[in-house]
Amino acid sequence: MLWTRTGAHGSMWHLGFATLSRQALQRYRLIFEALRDGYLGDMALDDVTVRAGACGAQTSCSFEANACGFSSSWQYTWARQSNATGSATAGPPTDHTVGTAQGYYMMVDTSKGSLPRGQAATLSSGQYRPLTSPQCLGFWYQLSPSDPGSLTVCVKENGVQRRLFSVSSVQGDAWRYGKVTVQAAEDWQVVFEVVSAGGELSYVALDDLHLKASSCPEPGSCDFESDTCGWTSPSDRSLGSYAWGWRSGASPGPEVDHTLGTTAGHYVYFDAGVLGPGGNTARLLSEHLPATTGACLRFWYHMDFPEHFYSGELRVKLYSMVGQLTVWSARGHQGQGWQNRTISVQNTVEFQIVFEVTNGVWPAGGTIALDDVTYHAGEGCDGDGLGQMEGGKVAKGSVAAMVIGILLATVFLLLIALSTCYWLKRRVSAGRMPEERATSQGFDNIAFRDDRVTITPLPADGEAEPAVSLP
Ligand SMILES: [Ca+2]
Ligand SMILES: [Ca+2]
Repeated sequence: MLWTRTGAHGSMWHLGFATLSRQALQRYRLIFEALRDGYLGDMALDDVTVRAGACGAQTSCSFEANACGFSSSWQYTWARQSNATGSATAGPPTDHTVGTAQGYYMMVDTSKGSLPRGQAATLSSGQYRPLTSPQCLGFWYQLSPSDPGSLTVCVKENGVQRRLFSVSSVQGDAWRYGKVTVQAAEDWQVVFEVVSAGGELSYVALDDLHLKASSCPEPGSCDFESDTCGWTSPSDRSLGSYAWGWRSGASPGPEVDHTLGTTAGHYVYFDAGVLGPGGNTARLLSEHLPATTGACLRFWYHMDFPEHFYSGELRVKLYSMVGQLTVWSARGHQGQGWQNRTISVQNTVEFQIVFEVTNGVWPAGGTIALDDVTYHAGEGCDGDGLGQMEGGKVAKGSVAAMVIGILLATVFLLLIALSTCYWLKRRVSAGRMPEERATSQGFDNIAFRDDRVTITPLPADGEAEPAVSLP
């Protein structure tokens, strides 16, 4: 495998490239292979060329096919690995791209037996061309829960390294989003450097690098124009969780986005009809955000449903190590076009903001879209006073949802009961003749009563009333 991409890449053309290795100098064919993963979506390919010479440095890398031209220091090394065989002695159990043990990532074993305390292992990209404007390099990293050492990201230009990012401890062992804004007037490289703290069973891992043609937004903010800025759906689909999509104007759903107001503008969306009944959800999670005594979350959402039948629900939740909290929700049609919402957010520990689409107990449909999410830490929302973790508001919404849910569940159970009786009636009618020939005592009481009602529409004399009466 030379190259691979997964997940939503927006409604735009991307340039992909891969250097063919020396083994390919013999006669060869190139094969493009599409694999289905989910319910909806399409992929397209255009303008394939083969040129002499190696390609430049990759602007995206998931490490699934290879190390994308990244090179490791010699004495202490980064390893590309997956945990599929269970033979890896250190490193995350699953990667970030596909969220399974089959997914690959780059990793440094920082246990003192592999990398002595204070020693460094570096991973360097190929040479990138000079930049005419700032660009954002996003990446996902994971540190072991104890004594991981440190991860530093530098940009190397003309032999001079500038440190742009550094981290040495985090809570938990989840994949986290990091990003640096790069400005470079000359050719440049990015260098990931890990220094050991001399721990045991410790590691630093790296996955899903992406360089986009604009500077980095504030944490938690995104206009969804050139990527999703660290907003992701959990990649592990085994928990009944679905992924949000990323695209520009289409039907059903908003024909224009909010940022640009054009059909070329991008937004994230989810079609609630995919969920069906049964409590499945589609979640869109922010990067990890630090604890805050007052921050302001603003977003534009689109729940402009053409018919009453479309009634998906959108919730905003806060996830943290201590639990989750719903701070806002809306169900059904919410007015024409894009709607604005502002929510004051406070949390005493590190957290993530989650946009969650659900259907409740009854199947429904409708495309829910989201655009221009902004998050400002250190300042509340001036003047509007909306949705400040209002317990009453949340409780009111929950009670209404519960009443509707109970009513719908009652109707649903009634329908099931009627269907079951109808089925029993049909089954007994169909099977009566052979049964009667085999044995005249072959019916149980329920079937017999049901049968009598079916065959004899007249009311029974004296005995118990017919249990069921069907048309
Ligand atoms: Ca990966
Ligand atoms: Ca947009």
